[in-house]
Amino acid sequence: MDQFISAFLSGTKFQQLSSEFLPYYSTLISKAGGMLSQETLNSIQTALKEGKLKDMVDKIQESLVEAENAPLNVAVIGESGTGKSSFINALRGLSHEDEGSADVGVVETTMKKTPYQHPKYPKVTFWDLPGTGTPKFLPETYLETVGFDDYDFFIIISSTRFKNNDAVLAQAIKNRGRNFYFVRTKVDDDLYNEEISKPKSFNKERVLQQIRDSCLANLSDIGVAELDTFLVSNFDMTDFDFPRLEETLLKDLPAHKRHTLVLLLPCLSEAAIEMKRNFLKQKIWLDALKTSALSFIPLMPFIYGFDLSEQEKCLYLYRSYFDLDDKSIQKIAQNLGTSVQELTSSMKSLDFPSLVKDDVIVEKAKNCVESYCSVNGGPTSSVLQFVKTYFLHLKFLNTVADDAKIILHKTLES
Ligand SMILES: Nc1nc2c(ncn2[C@@H]2O[C@H](COP(=O)(O)OP(=O)(O)OP(=O)(O)O)[C@@H](O)[C@H]2O)c(=O)[nH]1
Ligand SMILES: [Mg+2]
Repeated sequence: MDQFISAFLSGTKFQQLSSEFLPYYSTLISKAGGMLSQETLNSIQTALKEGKLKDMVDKIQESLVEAENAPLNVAVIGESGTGKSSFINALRGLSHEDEGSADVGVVETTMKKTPYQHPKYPKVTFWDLPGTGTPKFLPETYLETVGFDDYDFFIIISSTRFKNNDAVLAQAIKNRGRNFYFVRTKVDDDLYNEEISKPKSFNKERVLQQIRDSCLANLSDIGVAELDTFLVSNFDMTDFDFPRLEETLLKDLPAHKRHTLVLLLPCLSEAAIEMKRNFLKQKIWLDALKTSALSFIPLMPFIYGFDLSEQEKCLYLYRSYFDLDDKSIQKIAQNLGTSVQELTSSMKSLDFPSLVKDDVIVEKAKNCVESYCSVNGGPTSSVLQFVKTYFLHLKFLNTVADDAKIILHKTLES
């Protein structure tokens, strides 16, 4: 069992645990940050120190609900033809031909602000905004016209050089305290052209560095200093700066919005899979901490059953988070030109009965609850069920994340 929860359940002095809370929490989060703000963490610590377990339960519950319901609105801006719609489709996990994908084409297609909801996560909307390069673009009024306050952050896209208008827009966004990111698309095209024209001296990393240097020089020319640019190909989210972009977006977001973003990241890199695993682990841990605290509050209803169908639903939800739900698996198999059976042959997360029938988990849960019972006097089946569920959810999560990596490698190999 997790050290902290274990100490909690064995009745270790809460005051003593409060000093360990923040250092322990920091070991659970990745460098992209966690799902609780510093303010929330401080209030949980204070509640623990003062032994106000009900306050602690309420704070954790409030934060979990907030994280689960946080909407995310992403503005994507750029000149016509730079790949805005393609970028939006890539982040929504849709190919150009999928139903509901943003129109992509060689002729100008985006003329007005258009929302694209994420197919799996309806609280997430990408906004395809009219380009900055059109004659109608007026930097002074643009942000008002498109409704600045509606967006969590702005992606400014170019497939060549960023223009003066992009710099003016970036400055205006910065002045209002919001984040923006310069994304340079179509680097696959640049690499292809270089390779064709200079087959003997071609060096992928050198070409990418040249594009990066040129973007930074270009941004500095138009008055945007010390900025990062992210080189991407909308046809290949596994390569170039896509993984770094995902991590940066996550780090910059307010803590309660990170959970929403991390779930929608397509499982197209090990980094994305690990970020998801990490966040969901954190959520399981916070849930467990909340339930542990609840079990110590007198007169508080604490009934924890072990409902098999609930557990099955939980496993399926994790599969869906990692793009391993039935529909996604079918689509992957189709893309790889293989059968679902062949694709899933080495996956373990499809076998719910085996996962749930685990004697080790039952044994571990019993050991853990023994110390709780010695403090609280008497066997508490509810606590046993809760600890069992905690172990089981961690097992579901790890099995699904490992399967996601297997499928990722199959995809990359093909
Ligand atoms: N090679 C390559 N082509 C891309 C990439 N992104 C987009 N394209 C192509 O560029 C063309 C324009 O892409 P769109 O996504 O429609 O661009 P847009 O910015 O939405 O264009 P408008 O809607 O007209 O403003 C299409 O033919 C895409 O297939 C990329 O990263 N690499
Ligand atoms: Mg478009």
